[in-house]
Amino acid sequence: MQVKTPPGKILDEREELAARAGEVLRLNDMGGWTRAAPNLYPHQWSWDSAFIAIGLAHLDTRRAAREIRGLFAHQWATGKVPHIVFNPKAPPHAYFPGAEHWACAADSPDAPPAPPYTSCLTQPPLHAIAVWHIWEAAGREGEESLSAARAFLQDIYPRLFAWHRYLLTYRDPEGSGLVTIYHPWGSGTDNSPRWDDALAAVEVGDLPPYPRSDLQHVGDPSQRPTKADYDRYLWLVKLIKGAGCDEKAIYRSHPFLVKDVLSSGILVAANEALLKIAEVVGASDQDRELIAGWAERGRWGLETCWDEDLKLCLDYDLRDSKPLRVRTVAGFAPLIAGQQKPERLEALLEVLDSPAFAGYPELRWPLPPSTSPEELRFHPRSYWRGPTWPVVNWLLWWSLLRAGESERAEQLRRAALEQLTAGDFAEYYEPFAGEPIGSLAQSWTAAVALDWLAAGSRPEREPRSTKRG
Ligand code: 9WN
Repeated sequence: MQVKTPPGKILDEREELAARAGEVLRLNDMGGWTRAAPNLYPHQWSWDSAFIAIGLAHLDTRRAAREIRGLFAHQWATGKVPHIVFNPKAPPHAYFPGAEHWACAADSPDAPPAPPYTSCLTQPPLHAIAVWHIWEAAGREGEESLSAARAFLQDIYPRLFAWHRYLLTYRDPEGSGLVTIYHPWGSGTDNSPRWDDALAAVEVGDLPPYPRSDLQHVGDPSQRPTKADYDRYLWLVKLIKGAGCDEKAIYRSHPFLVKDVLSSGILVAANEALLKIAEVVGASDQDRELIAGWAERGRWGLETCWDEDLKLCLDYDLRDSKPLRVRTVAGFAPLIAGQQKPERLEALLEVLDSPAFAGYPELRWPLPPSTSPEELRFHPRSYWRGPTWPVVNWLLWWSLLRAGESERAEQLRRAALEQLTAGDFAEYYEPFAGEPIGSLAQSWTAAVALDWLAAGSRPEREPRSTKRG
């Protein structure tokens, strides 16, 4: 990969970082698909794969396409893309709850053939965005790659369409434009305080003892969700299994039913990407109108979740009929969705820069912690309750570029790369000392590093910043 930065030492560092990031993706390559991390996560995770494909697109666009094809090969008949596809060759007990725990999902009439087994949850729908990145990278490579990528887009388009239709129907019977999740794992931000109030209402029944395999792979237990969180996660899985993984039954009786603004914001941006893919593959006008309508409905849905005091979007608890009021990075969902009214964008940027997030004075780098340090429930080392996540930084960077905020995006990119300089490619970082925590050699962290490094070597792709004020 070509890396063009100012001459001297920095150039070497960046080149070396790119090489090390590529090495992490090779290490985790399981022969056509990529495990999320070497020890803690030996399976294929849904939104990890999308980020991974964005990184792989800088190394080999065909391999990047294979990552997405591999995941979508396990799509359910309803269009659902499962949050985990279990690796039959993973060491036994490497991850809990593993394939045997989810094997019931294979009994659903909608499940794909097993093994490999899948979970029956979902994760944020970043996939169409990744596919569009692969298409753009193929365009930079030349005619041969482009024609392979065109064939890939033809194959994957109907699957992406079915995936989005699933989210807009099964996961939004209310027609609100917002995605419903049944489990915190479905949000990708598992133990975020976003879910505390909705989870507190879940009464855990009899649970057999279970192993915390995850704690074997991190430096100290405070970096992972607590036992109380895990009990609730497993209880919810038990209820989902009890409902035969049937969407309608879950919707009727499940105690945890929440509108997730982060997934919804990503879905709007993914629908914009799907619209561009529809153009390339020559999809019908009817399809295109539907997709454009989905994007519009999503933007409208986010608008209904806007909190004028916090100047952020809030998730909504369908069981308790109330917004879940806490400041986390998910609140920037309208920025990720894109195409916001100028005053909305202005407000979001102000909060992003403020001491509530990236402007908090003691941060090692001006990067937004997953939960605002001004929140009582903030914890700098506990998973999604405070640490900075490189993949979230990537989402915000990419969204700033699309919003025409190129100077701000560039500052974020530089800070984010500095955070990764040591080359551990950690899952997340303690925000004050900058210590890498969670899993190391995490695939999606290496992938976003590759995309940031490549962005630094290209002429500017997006319009220059229109200075505010
Ligand atoms: C549960 C793999 C996944 C990410 C999620 C992250 C974490 C799993 C876990 O790891 O979730 O799905 O066991 O904690 O929260 O976003 O996709 O990297």
